[in-house]
Amino acid sequence: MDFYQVPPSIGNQYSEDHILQSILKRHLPANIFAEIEPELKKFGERVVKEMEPLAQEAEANPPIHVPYDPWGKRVDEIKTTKAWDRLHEIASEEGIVATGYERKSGEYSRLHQFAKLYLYHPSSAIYSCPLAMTDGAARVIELFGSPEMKKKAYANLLSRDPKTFWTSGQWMTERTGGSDVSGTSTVAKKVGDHYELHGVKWFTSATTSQMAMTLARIEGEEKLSMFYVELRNAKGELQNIRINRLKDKLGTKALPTAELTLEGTPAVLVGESGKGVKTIATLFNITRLYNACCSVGYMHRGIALSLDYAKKRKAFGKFIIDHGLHLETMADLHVRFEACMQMTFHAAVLLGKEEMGKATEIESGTLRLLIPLVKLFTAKEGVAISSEVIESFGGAGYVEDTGLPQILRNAQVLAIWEGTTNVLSLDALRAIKKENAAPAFLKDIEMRLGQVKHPELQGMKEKTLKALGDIQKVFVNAAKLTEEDLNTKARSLA
Ligand code: MFK
Ligand code: FAD
Repeated sequence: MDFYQVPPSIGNQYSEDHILQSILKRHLPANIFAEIEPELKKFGERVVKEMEPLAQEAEANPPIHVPYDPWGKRVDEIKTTKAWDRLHEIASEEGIVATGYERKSGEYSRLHQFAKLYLYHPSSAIYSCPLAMTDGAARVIELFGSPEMKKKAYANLLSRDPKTFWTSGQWMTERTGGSDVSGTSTVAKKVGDHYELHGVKWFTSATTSQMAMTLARIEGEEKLSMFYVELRNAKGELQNIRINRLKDKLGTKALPTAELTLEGTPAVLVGESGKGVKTIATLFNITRLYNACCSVGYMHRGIALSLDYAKKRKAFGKFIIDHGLHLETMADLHVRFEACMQMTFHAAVLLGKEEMGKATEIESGTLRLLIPLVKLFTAKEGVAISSEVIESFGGAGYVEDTGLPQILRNAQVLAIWEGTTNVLSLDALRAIKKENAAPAFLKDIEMRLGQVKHPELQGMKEKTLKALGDIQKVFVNAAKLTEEDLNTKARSLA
């Protein structure tokens, strides 16, 4: 037997992505598109040629926790691969976070940034996770940070120099609960002009970050507050932080996720005391959009590999792409991916407008409701699509050194962290009931349908307009639900 299957391969991830190109062309003014396209083309090549091998190396060599040095001194080092560190540097060089804040493309800067993140993520071994939290932290500092935080942390979070580029953690989850953070037991004791934190943080990803945003209860207060923490002092030693262990996870193998004990860790209050959840919502509304963008990034990568393979793999005398049933499966995946893509990038456009003060009331209301919906929907579709992608390779899809299983493993986490599907369904209802976001959301869809002029799409337009009536009824009913009903109906409504 001298048959060897030709493996799947992918080319320039920008040039081969007509959906991304069409979204950018549709939203961006021609001069901005012309300005950023060469950069995206170059990056589309870099993710395949330079980043992909680094990502595979990082995935294959998970971080290691070294609690003690050879002489018994507690050091709590986390050793990462050079490949992982290089992915950090590339993120900085490419300005994956900075692009959103330099705002060179004005209100389109978030769209520009999300296009880069979408290309970066599938070849990053989930380095996109630290970047998400970094971006969220930058936004929090921009809105609520002290002048010192703006001068030091904010500048570092947005640095394009790998030597000064910082990432941030987001420590919310404790053993008592991740969805319900009100169970947080970390206490903040006031010491002079700052606080010291005492408690255990149960999931902290990107533990090699230089800083973190976290929640704690100030002694004597009922509600949570939000705090800024620098992990290490000027000598590079952890500031009263013990790393208990690294989690052994289903996926996200390259990403260090630790359990920490805070033993008097210095911290600075951010925003108003007692308003911690509200303040950190600014951060997690950004990370939830990153989550959606990374989910569509994975969908695209999986489908691209699968489609290429279908043109190389033969069964029953012809290429599998030529089997109608296989083609139909691929087409179904592609349509679902495109729907997710359009939703995600619409949210990115709205975020850019909102941050530049250019969003209308309708756009702001839409964004508030779209964030939980797009996060939960793309995450769920991401898991389903990745699973189908694995199956499209037959047995090869199940074999580790093809690099394919990691897509499914990593996609699964997107539905868990940053709010599970049910918790986000409840957040969508919070936006409808408390913030009256539904009328804006419906108007936004109606207005966008109004822009559909193509004769062949008129049938679809009529159908969707009719469906809007039904969706409106759902929203009206949702707004009337009692707390009791909310708990049972939120998921199906979302
Ligand atoms: C590669 C992909 C990139 C992603 C990387 C991710 C890395 C992983 C990091 C993590 O997983 S970090 C942990 C993430 N954890 C969560 O997302 C927690 C999920 N749970 C929720 O979202 C709960 O709904 C919540 C914690 C918010 C419930 O807490 P509470 O204290 O019961 O909230 P409450 O009382 O309803 O709201 C408090 C305030 O926050 C209210 O405002 P007011 O004070 O004015 O009344 C709410 O309106 C406001 N709020 C809550 N959710 C909001 C919000 N405001 C805006 N947007 C929201 N989404
Ligand atoms: P629980 O809150 O106990 O939820 C268990 C189940 O109950 C879920 O299915 C949930 O949907 C359901 N549920 C809970 N409340 C309700 C409700 N009101 N109605 C209906 N159903 C409900 N956290 C951080 O803070 N920082 C990090 O860096 C971080 N990194 C992570 C990395 C990885 C790889 C993973 C897997 C998790 C990470 N997390 C992190 C934790 C993550 O955010 C939480 O696991 C998540 O928010 C869920 O919280 P929990 O684990 O306590 O589950």
